[in-house]
Amino acid sequence: MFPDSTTGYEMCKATADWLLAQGPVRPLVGIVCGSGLGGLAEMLKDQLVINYSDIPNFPQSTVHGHAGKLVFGTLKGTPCVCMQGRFHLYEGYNIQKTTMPIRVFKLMGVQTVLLTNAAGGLNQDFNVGDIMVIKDHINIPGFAGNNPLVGQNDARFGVRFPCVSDAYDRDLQKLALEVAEELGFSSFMQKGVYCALGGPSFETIAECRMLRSLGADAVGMSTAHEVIVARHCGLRVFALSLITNKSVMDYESEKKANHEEVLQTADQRAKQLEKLIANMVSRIETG
Ligand code: 6GU
Repeated sequence: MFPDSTTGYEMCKATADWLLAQGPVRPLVGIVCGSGLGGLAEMLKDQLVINYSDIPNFPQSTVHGHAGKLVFGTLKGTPCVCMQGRFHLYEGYNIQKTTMPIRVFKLMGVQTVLLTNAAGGLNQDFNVGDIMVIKDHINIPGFAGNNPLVGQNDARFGVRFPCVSDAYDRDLQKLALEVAEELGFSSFMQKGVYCALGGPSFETIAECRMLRSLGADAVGMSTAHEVIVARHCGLRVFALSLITNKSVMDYESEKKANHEEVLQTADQRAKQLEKLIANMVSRIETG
């Protein structure tokens, strides 16, 4: 387990080199599709699709709504790579392995990552179907030692103690809201704090109340670990949550969180979310 040979620099480099040898695209932007949001990858032109099961050293997707494919292609002329399916702590991978693809992105030449997720709305002003631009996170697994940077630090990726107070690029947050306004999406755009939990059980009512009182606007089971690893290796980060359900905050409520509702809402808003990401990509300065 120490140092972790399944996620170390040489292993990530071997995977990145193998992927680059499969096709001509040299991605500058990496996109991670959240639950039910894999349609993002379908927007890429001149696609090269590779199953995770064919990629050396890559973890496998085990969750319904996560296809388990890496898609290369161009989006409005910008070379991109898209993860159709991400890895979560609750799948049983160690936390370093769940974030290995982010390091592979970096070693393939990616400069900016755009992460999406499905999340529960803790902020009671949010509606189902809202898109929340993430301005900050609370990484609960990290409090208990489940930070993806635990273990020997490899300085080829980044420093031992990386700063994450500026993790979510402010210019990209601004760009997202500008693009959303141009598309007529302003009525369902929000900005807020994402709280990551380990899952896979959804939250109790007491936990939702606690998280809300701590300043979280949305809750999910992903993204924060990827953001930490991305910032560690110097990638620019943008992330958004699709609010697929409202968190249950009171004991009178009959509502129950479930994965089907998550996928259903994701499907309803997917086309607009895809448009937002595509238009952002076309305006992200790279190089
Ligand atoms: Cl309500 N909770 C968590 N942890 N993840 C979610 C969710 C809720 N809704 C979508 N993903």
